Amino acid sequence: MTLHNKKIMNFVNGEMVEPLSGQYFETIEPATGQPYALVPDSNKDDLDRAVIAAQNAFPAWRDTPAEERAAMMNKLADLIDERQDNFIQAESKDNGKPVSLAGALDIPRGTANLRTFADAAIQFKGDVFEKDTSYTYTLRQPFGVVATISPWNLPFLLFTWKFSPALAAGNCVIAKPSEVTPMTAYMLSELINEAGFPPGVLNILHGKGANIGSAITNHPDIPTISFTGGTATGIEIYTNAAKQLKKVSLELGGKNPTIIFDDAEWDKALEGAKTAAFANQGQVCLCGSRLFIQDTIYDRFKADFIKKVETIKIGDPKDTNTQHGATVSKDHMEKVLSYIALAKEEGGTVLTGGNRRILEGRCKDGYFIEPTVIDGLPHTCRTNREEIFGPVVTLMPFSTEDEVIEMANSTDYGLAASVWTQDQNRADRVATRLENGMVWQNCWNLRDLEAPFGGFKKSGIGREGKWRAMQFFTQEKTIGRPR
Ligand code: TXE
Repeated sequence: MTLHNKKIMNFVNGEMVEPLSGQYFETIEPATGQPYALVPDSNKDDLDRAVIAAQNAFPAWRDTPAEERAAMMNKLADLIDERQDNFIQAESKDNGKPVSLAGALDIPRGTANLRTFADAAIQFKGDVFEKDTSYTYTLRQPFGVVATISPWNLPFLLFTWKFSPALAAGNCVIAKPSEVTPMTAYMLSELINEAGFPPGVLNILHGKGANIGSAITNHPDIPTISFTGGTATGIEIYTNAAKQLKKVSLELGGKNPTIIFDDAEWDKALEGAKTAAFANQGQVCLCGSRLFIQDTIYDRFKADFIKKVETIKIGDPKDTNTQHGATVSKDHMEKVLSYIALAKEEGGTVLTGGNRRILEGRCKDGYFIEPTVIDGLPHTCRTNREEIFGPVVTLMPFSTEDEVIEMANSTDYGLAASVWTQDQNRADRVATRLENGMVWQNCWNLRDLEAPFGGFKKSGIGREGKWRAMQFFTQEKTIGRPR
């Protein structure tokens, strides 16, 4: 028998509503493999209703003073903080990630996003070009109704990261969380009215990419879309959006290199390489899934790295000691396992891990995969070029700076990289030549929310971050007069 203890609702025009079709599908708890909630299978009719609500709300929201918009965003953050533990537990259950990670990263970063963009609403401004004979200035104006589409790996963090700048800039929003992890977006929707947002300003529609997602990208009254997700989906959205000349921001996949030179600080590099490879079960677009190690230290680093990886505690995500939870879904687990099989076919050696892990008790049917380390593969093989997006890292030796740069740059992706060396000149030289939107030196995933975030090549188009996202969600108007 299937037990659903929760029915998720859409949030449209300030009200919790059922999908107009009355259709729902199940969402599964990855740690147990059991369905536990129903998700609206929203479609174009739901979207039309939400777009009308957003259009009606827009003139008043656009004209609301930035300080008032910011106050509502801060209030929403406060309301979430008051319920932080509920959000942490829900995120962990929905996604399979350890509660320790949801508590350290996902939920606090979600509220930090709201506060960062509340601040940006107040501080954001246009430019002035004051010359002897002319005076010109710019306004940054909202579009009207915009949409955000977000993924399942950091559900709450990326959901808030995308809609917050849109609201701050004065747009009304249709936000679509991932159908795989809808719960914390739903919980947030329960607080929107209490935070003071007028009806129609922030609308949340749940459902599948092929249905409601595709309806969003094709809707004629949504001129702007911000998307985070897989590269194949990004290309589809970009193609659809191009037909109507929509403005699109795409944050897509990665196949990120971690580069360890022989003068790196040993313990820090080991720890950093491990975290980069396995954080969130390897399901972060920034994960360092290719580990390049200088040949002079290759064997010793490899041995210490395997030892370290084998200490990672796999377990029930609800257990506060767990460091490594479940992958997000059965389909995704199977995809990751198929890549481990491919790595073996391509001649790789699995040094540790490599299997699904069956736990006892509550989690016996969960989607757990062991942290997996593989070597013996050329940098050109599929395993080393395609995004696996799971707890799998490959090790490769290199001898020179030129060689490692060439190997690191040899994928279609170009999101992030980390470089480990005590020679700052070398770190800077390598950072300059890497084809990645972000390079971390002697650290991984150091995030300043003000700094630009985004990728080169097939990792995306555009940049996010405090000011870049505000620019994305506004159109610039230039006004001039003679002096
Ligand atoms: O993501 P999708 P999936 C990568 C990772 C993963 C692969 C596929 O490699 O294995 O992508 O994951 C919505 N029109 N990343 O299939 O499909 C969808 O409903 C409009 C990297 O789960 O990209 C969800 O809300 N929207 C990544 C969102 O897109 C559509 C994070 C993301 O789903 C749509 C996640 C369509 N046609 C996966 N199809 C990262 N870079 O962080 C789907 N969606």
